[in-house]
Amino acid sequence: MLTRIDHIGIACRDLDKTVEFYRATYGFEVFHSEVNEEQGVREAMLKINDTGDGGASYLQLLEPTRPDSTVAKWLEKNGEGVHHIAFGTADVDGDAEAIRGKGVRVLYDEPRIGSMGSRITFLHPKDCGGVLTELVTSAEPGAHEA
Ligand code: CMX
Ligand code: CO
Repeated sequence: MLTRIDHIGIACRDLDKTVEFYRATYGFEVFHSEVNEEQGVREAMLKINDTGDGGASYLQLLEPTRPDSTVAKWLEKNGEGVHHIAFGTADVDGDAEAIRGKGVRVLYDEPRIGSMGSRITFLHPKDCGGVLTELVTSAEPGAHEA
């Protein structure tokens, strides 16, 4: 069951500059940052709020690490902006299978590793009204040091 908005993914060309915009404008601080080579991104997670189910909601600021990455291709075509939304669930495997059964393309056979040791998969934007949609199961608390 999808229980929350885990994050909104925002593509940018300059992560440090974008982090500074969110800090100076809204007062949001970086909760965690990492490079995910598989996804081709350098990212910063800004925690917006904790949620009642033990999770949290974030902004995920994304800068491409290589020109052939999905985010680099997207920036080339669209410029900076909202790239995807992500719903949180305790069971990404089960929810992805259920959604696949409804005829929506799930991009990965098995969830891959996302921010902070989470497990993630994506739904094809063409099957979701033009919205690239990610499903996320957070790592167990304590499993990851921010
Ligand atoms: N939102 C909405 N539509 C999108 C999109 C996005 N983020 N990315 C691509 N599309 C659309 C394109 O506009 C294009 O539509 P048209 O055919 O009408 O022009 C179509 O999808 C195909 O796009 P493409 O540029 O040819 O790109 P690809 O098919 O090579 O890749 C996708 C699209 C969704 C398969 C790829 O972006 C992907 O695998 N995404 C999942 C992984 C990812 O985004 N990782 C980065 C974030 C990591 C994280 O969140 O942790
Ligand atoms: Co994401």
